[in-house]
Amino acid sequence: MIIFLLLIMVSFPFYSQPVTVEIDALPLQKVPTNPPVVTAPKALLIDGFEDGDFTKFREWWTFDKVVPTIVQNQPSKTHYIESYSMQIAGSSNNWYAGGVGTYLNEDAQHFTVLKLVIFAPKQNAGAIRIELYDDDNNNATVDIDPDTGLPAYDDVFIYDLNIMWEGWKVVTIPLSDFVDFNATVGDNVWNPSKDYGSSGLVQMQLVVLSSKFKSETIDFLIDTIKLN
Ligand SMILES: [Ca+2]
Ligand SMILES: [Ca+2]
Ligand SMILES: [Ca+2]
Ligand SMILES: [Ca+2]
Repeated sequence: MIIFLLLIMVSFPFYSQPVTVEIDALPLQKVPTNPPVVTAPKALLIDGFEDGDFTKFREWWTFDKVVPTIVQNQPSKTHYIESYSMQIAGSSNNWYAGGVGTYLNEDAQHFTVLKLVIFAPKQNAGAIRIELYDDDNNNATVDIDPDTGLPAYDDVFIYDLNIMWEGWKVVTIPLSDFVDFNATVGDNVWNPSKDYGSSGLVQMQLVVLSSKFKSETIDFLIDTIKLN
């Protein structure tokens, strides 16, 4: 082993002799000059419901006449079906039933599509207004304007999905197809990054609506929700 000897002059005034220090080897590898490449994540699971729970990953809230439950999926030849789904059951009155939502606090800037795996026991099993909340005032919260009952500072991007098929379907929605729903609130730009202290995609809600008639019985399963 090569031993390098370094002579270090120590500047304390009471040392008159040089101090000898032995070290094993000098580093021979070049120090990289470029910053490390950070690869963007490929997927963000919003929920797959495989933990059979609405209070852990993730915690879901519900509103009005929608009751979600965890159900075991029927055996299927479709390879992408997992074991558990969230069942959304309810009834609509004047097109509206209620909904579910979850707090996310996730950086979503690198994703381009929202994917949902949905089972409908019949055609026109319901409709979903998908709401993505983009934290524009960087406070990790959706503040509600007490006068309007609507978000006071954050963009809400929406997409309406009518469940017009029967059986399983993977629904892929480009995030560019979501539209800003509050032109006088937020910056009206889809920018759910964690820059400047923003919580990015702060929350999601699924507002459950009629598929075809003013009043309907609504019933469908969501196996997985994720961003790619
Ligand atoms: Ca906010
Ligand atoms: Ca807006
Ligand atoms: Ca925004
Ligand atoms: Ca699942």
